[in-house]
Amino acid sequence: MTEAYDFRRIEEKWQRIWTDREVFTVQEDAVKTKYYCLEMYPYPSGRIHMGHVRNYSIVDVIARFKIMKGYNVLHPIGWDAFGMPAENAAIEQGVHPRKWTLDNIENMKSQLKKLGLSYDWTREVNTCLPDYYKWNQWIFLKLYEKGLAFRKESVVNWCPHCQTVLANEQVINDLCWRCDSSVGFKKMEQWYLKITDYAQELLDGLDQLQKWPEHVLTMQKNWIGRSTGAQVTFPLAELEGGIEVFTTRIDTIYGATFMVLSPEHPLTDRLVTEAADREKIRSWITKRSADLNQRSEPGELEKEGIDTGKKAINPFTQQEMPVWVANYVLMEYGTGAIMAVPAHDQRDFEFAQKYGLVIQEVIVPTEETPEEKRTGLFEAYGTVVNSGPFSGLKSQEAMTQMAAYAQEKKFGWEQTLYRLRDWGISRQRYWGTPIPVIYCDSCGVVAVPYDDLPVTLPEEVEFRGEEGSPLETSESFVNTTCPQCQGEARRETDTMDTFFDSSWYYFRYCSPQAMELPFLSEPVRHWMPVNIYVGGVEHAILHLIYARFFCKILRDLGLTEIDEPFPHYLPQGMVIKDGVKMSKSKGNVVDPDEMIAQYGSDALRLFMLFASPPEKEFDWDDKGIEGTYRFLNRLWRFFQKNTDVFAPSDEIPADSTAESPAPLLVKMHQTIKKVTDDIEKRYHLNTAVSSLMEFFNQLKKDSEALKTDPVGRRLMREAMGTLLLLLSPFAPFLSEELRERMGFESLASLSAWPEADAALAREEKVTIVVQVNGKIRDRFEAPRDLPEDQVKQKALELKR
Ligand code: ANZ
Ligand code: ZN
Repeated sequence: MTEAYDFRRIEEKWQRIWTDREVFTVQEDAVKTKYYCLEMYPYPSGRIHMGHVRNYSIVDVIARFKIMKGYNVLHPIGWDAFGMPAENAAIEQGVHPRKWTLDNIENMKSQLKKLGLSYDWTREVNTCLPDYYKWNQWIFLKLYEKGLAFRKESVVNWCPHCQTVLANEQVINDLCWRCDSSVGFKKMEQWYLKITDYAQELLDGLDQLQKWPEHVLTMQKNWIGRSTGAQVTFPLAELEGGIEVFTTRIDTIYGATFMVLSPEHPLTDRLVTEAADREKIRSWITKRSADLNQRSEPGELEKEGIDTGKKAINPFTQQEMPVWVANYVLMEYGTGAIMAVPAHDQRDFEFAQKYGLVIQEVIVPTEETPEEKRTGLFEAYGTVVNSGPFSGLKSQEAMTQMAAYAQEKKFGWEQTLYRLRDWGISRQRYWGTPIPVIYCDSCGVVAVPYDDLPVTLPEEVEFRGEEGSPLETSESFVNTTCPQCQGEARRETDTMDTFFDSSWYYFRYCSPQAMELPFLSEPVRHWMPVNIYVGGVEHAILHLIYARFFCKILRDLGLTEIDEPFPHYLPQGMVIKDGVKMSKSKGNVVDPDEMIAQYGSDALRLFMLFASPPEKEFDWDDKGIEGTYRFLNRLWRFFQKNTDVFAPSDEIPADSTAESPAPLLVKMHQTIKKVTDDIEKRYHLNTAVSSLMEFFNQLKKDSEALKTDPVGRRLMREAMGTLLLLLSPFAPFLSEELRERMGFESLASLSAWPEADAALAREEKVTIVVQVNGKIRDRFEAPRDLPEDQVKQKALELKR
């Protein structure tokens, strides 16, 4: 009777052994080369989903492979544990966010353990615990000292019924997600981080990131949004002062026929006096629901404007131009005012048409202007016309000369702008890091002294889902004494955006128990930067910009020497099912636990790795996991059938120097080479799995013949041992089990990765099929790297 493939028992057994023997606990090892592989840490929502399984299986293969290759591997995990869902659970189910979160973590941890992921659990980081968020506060205070954390008044979404600030995600079709009342706006003081100080460095740093996908670099670049142009002042006619504008096209300034102020522009208030007009402007301001922390443009907004009746003077032509206020000019960009050139800017053109304003052409195409740019409004560079002494110049030259002229006459200068906005970190929530600041009537804003950190979250708060931040309901938290004058004072009740936490957790992993500092420089010097970072492309902008920003801040605080934390970023593709993203809202979720119960973790991992390369979408298909499950079963049964061959023995390995090596031996070395290259060079884990399957098929096929003599049996044994090592990063449980049954004493997970014999691996032949008019005529064998002309010649030499 053969033993069945009892994956449940096998997987439990090895999980226990890895844990008991602390197999994946790691220390800095100065002798080995370090390798830090990282996945984006999960939000503890309660259960892991297939997206996690995929992400973590990919990184796990890389980690296990590197361990076997002899690297000093850091492969940590933690929890992005603060955030809204915990607070919603508190409101809806009456469970404390802390309990909800910690319970979820326990649950998910056991799920991750079941998957056999090679984490060093001693380095687990949990951002909702004071030993972590204390360091958020510490970093915040350092930034505050440097002027990089500051308060600014800004407009927030405000639900008048709930009396609370809402995040953008909580405003659904202009209604409050909780009570369905219409959401308004409110000006509030909020805390910001001055990421704009690092805009240029964040942009320049992208050049170093050669191992990032091009599209992610582009997304970051656009987000930073550098624009070069000029700032020009247009004096007001008959009034004090002038209007400053930012333009990227000073070459069009002779075609500027009117000026536009944004509704929030300070001059707007001064120039517009009619009550009805002011009312209208106020309504535009209110309608601007765009998030002001993050940049967004009023997309397909219907352009509306008001003529102030006032005039400004074009400093180049000395002509008077009307000054308008319109909803398509943003206060948050440039100077909040523009010179409008309707002949060469689409937005200005639409506006001029609607209100019958003058359109004056000043740029014409040159000979080089491509055809597609000549149709419609001419927005491209060209030759400047109707522009006084500048007429006849090409746009680029005109821009240089005009900027120089403006500079000389002192009404303008060259200017560089960034779209990147300062990062608003205030959240009116409970479940986040308290911002360590105290407000005192006599001393003003007072930083909490470092010795008083952490400012811990109070336990006793009420979660009613109304009346502002729950923190405000805790008197013991809010009421405090001023560290400076000892008088009565109030604590800041805003907590930090959770992106703050995730901006530096990868440093913390290097010295997770550090007591004196957020992290220690020695281990950080050893481990950082991260060698490969894998995670969803939905984080390609915010998280990855904030983390890069933090790395630079921490460097400037003297805590690290590196400039870029993630020189290699690999975004894994989405998991989809039936053509759409697998998600709760789509109702097409496949639960990893169920799959593990039915097929085992090895089969699930193998399927996730096998079905597509990491960066591509993964299309879930029940048949797929059945396929990898069947493969593991075949391997198991084959092993059972040949236990006598694979049983522990003292035999010496097959002789790979024999004159004509056995095909299986050749295949083995080719497979070693292929799998190694696939993991190491290309991250094509899917093709690595298929070559393992091929190798197994050949082993099985050749076994009948090989079994009959001792040399063949030795070869079979060697092949099986090697196959199991190569399989170990992908399906670690079964590999351990079968290696143990073969009598190997060391764990597969800690064994040395097999080395390919270059000579044997090279001997690769391929079968070339020769067709004539679609009919197969013949086939022949040729070395894989034979040049095309020689292949052709060989084919033509064939009789058929
Ligand atoms: C005159 C002009 C003529 C412009 C022309 C463009 C084309 P980027 O490239 O994104 O930096 N602009 C400046 N500030 C603005 C604001 N606060 N709200 C809306 N639009 C604003 O865009 C710079 C251009 O966008 C500027 O150059 C300005 O219009 C407009 F043929 O000036 B331009
Ligand atoms: Zn005080």
